[in-house]
Amino acid sequence: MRIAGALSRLAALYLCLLASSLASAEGYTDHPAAQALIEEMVRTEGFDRTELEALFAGAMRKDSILEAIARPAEKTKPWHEYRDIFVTETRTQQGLEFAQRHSDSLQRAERQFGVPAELIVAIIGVETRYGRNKGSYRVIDALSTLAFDYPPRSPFFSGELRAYLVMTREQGLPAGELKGSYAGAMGFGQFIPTSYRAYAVDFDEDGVVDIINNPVDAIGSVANYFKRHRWRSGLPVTAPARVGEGYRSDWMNDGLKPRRSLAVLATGGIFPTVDMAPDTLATAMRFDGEAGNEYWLGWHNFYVITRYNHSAMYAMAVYQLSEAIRERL
Ligand SMILES: [Ca+2]
Repeated sequence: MRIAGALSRLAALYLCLLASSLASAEGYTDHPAAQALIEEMVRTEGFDRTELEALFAGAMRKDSILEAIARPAEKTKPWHEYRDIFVTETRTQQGLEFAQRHSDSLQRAERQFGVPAELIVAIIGVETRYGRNKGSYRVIDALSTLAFDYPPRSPFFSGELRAYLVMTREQGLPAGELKGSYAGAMGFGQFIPTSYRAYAVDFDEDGVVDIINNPVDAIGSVANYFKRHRWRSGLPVTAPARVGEGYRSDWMNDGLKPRRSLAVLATGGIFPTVDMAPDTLATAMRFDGEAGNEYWLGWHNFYVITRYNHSAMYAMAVYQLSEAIRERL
């Protein structure tokens, strides 16, 4: 009996799940949170209710998106494995091809924003393999699923969904059709909608900011993102460090922002391998390289790269890919 009871409860649960997935197959128009969002966008942003209802009627809940966002963070890869994904001969070669194809736009971006061409190329290379991998989810599905059916991040993704509606209207882009990552990041440089609105630019001046299909806009937009996050033109990014016996291990990897001067770091047995003024601020990093520990110092511009993705390994991979490209440009 207990088993039968449990089974019938399971069956009931299954039917419930089935019903909810069937309901979701009909789109989001009737979801209370979608209704509230439509109401708000009509009232505060002057959207047309019928158009929004049609858009959300076509928005689909995607279980693969919910699975992707809830997946436990992968055990952090050691640096040498992470590096081997991004700093490769193929990605360098493809970067050179991208750089040659778009050399005029890259040079113009470098002049206008003060951001090196190879850095812009490396970001686009790490994010999407130079546009080969811009994401296959409809952005309206991704953002609706996460805003309405993923309570832990609902406020964040509702904000992105609002920005997406406004952005597509501003640019005259089809809100029901654009594609991106499962988290709604779009285009060559994978901008989420709030970044799109804040930092993307119409770099080919055709009247539309399109970083999804237009590599020229994407190049200007990545450069502008860096400039707006205070990239300092002409300054270095990072340099190898050396450490003395009994160095301050607790000063390694303790924050992305450069907080200690080289003079202070020296008192902890951490030294640069290049000539820099003693009052230069740095963050000290230890990476697990193939042949044991590697020590690095990140300067202000290293920190700026982490504003794109808050990870030291990400910034180091972008930097090293950019160097590999620069050496052969
Ligand atoms: Ca444009």
